[in-house]
Amino acid sequence: MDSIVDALLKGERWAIAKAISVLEDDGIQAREIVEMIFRHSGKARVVGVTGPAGAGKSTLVGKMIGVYRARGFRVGVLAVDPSSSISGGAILGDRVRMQEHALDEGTYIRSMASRGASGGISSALRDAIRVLDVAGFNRIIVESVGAGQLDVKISSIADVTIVVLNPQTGDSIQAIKAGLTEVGDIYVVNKADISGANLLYNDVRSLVVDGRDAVVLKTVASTGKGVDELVDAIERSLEKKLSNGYKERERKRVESELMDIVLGMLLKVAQERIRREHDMVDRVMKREIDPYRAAESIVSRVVRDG
Ligand SMILES: Nc1nc2c(ncn2[C@@H]2O[C@H](COP(=O)(O)OP(=O)(O)O)[C@@H](O)[C@H]2O)c(=O)[nH]1
Ligand SMILES: [Mg+2]
Repeated sequence: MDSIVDALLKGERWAIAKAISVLEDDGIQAREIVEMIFRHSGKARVVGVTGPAGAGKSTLVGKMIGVYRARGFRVGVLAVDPSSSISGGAILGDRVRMQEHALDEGTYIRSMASRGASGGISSALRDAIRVLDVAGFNRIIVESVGAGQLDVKISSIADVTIVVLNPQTGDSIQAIKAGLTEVGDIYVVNKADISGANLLYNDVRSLVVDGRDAVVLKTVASTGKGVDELVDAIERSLEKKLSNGYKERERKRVESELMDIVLGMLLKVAQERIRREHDMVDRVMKREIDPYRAAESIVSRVVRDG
């Protein structure tokens, strides 16, 4: 593990790939990596990109990479949406070629698989962000499918959350009603080249901006139109957040991470415990004891014995 971490801190690509794979496997080595890199992490800014499937998130992320690279940033991308294929056309080229030949050492793109019992995708994602962070990437973009669909509450992980919406589908407003109005710092009406974009833009403005400090923008991700302005808005939002209430948000983020990890650990303990409680299960089956009473006594034993 030491040699991986040493190479990671030098930004070597093989070490990044290896470390993230180890994290996905979620064994004892994953814990070792986190333990070794944690104190070096916390420098990168994390940009979450969420929204319904097909809205153009991956296309947009591809173009954002180009803008960020042109501004001198080193960009890591983690795609939690399993169907994602991020390609910024001329800028990025094919993702696989990109990774193998390291055409641009200032970009690293990786899709993330979910992992075992101890934390699910949120924990794997937080740790992968740390890996890219200590490897020297200073902007990390995370693409995920809309809130709730995957076990990722992106806004509790990212510094800035972008919600991408699609004028092509009627479900955009549904998506907004489904809770996306609360999570975004920036709302992007993508596919502004398609009719209906202005309508959606006005809807989103009235739904989101009233009473909230959110920005609404239009983009054409396929051509890159509006992406410079989007990156401007992201950077402005980051600055504002850093100078305003940063500590409280950081506290909330740590609390939310601890909650995920603690629940994961308790889940594992509970599963193991219940498998060993044959007598208790028998007694419930015989109707000698009700399931709540049985659960209470299992919980008290878990608390007592760990
Ligand atoms: N007309 C138009 N199509 C777009 C635009 N952005 C993305 N698309 C297309 O929309 C489809 C879904 O894009 P993708 O980036 O995979 O969406 P994701 O599922 O949100 O990641 C693809 O066929 C894209 O080429 C845009 O600005 N205008
Ligand atoms: Mg995608």
